[in-house]
Amino acid sequence: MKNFQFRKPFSLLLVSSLLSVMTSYALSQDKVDKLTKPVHKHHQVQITGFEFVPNNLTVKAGDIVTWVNKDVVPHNVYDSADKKAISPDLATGESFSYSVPAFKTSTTLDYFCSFHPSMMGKLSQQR
Ligand SMILES: [Cu+2]
Repeated sequence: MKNFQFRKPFSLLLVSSLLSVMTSYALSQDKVDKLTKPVHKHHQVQITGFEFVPNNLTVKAGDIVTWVNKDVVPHNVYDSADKKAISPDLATGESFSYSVPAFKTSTTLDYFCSFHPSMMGKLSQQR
């Protein structure tokens, strides 16, 4: 009985110190991940109901934006400034991924669908 009374606090101490070791390992692993993994985000824009959703996305250079056509008709993504294609024509279910460059002349990249020019969206860049 005396032995048991001694053992219980000891095992609690063992469990709590084990937990603190595990927690500190998790924190240091998190720091390692931040240093070694790229910070680039992946964003998705759904094309649905003749709209880009969301139609204004905040991105950083190096992020990946993927447009996914969920409509029953083809759509595409054209740069509004130079009227050049960013994506190929996307049939139903097709998607296109774009690596966002550093915007030089503007903080936004406005785009539209060449088949349906009233469909517009933009990528806004944080500096
Ligand atoms: Cu379209």
